[in-house]
Amino acid sequence: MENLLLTATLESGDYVGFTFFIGSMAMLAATVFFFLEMKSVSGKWRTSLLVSGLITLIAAVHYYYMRDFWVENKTSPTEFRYIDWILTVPLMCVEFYLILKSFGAKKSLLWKMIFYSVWMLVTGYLGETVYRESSAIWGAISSLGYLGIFYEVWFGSAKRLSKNSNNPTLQKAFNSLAWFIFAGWAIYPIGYMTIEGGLLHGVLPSESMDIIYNIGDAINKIGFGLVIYSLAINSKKEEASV
Ligand SMILES: *C/C=C(C)/C=C/C=C(C)/C=C/C1=C(C)CCCC1(C)C
Repeated sequence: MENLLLTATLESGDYVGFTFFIGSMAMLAATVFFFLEMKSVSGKWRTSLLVSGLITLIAAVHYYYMRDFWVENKTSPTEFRYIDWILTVPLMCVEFYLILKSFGAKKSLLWKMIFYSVWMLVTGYLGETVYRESSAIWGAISSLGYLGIFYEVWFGSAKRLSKNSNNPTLQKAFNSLAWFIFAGWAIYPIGYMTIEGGLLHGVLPSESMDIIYNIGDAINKIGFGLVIYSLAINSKKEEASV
């Protein structure tokens, strides 16, 4: 009750709390950056930067709530976490679609990737909450959605569009985003496996899940946006030199 003024108290040694605070500030700063930089890029790239800023803005708002939730309750703000993800992960699929659109990407590719991500997140949520005792099975079901996205960007139609674009700047950015999917997104299942019944339960301390998720979000949401930003800037330079 002493926290009525939202003067959330952070105790020393509360590393999870630290990462929630750092996360909310980093997401906010990234949002300001992406929105302000929209004016330095041309035409279609503005939409891509707008989406980057929306991703970090949605995360910033959720981190603000998650931070308070953690400070008050010292438990994982699972619902906020998944509401954030179910909005931001499909937006990351939109980013892929936007950069590939002028090279022939169809809406069906976008919907396929969104379907995979919703599958991944809804089943992951069920495993973390309603069916926690069978979290391993739900984690495996969730991973099928992850594999679907992974397949699309490493071997599937998204990869083919990038390959056929004959545009090295686009290809470089596409490959960086594909690495985020491979290495950056793989951070999340590690956090998930620290809950009871998971392979890493007892190996890592139980509060590491939120730290792992928070690190994953910072790397992936801000990193993704920065790749898009540099693609936009490099494309502008190329247009200018033609
Ligand atoms: C900005 C938020 C992002 C990029 C969130 C990504 C989340 C994942 C890639 C989550 C994946 C999971 C699995 C592959 C299996 C276990 C359950 C999840 C949902 C943690």
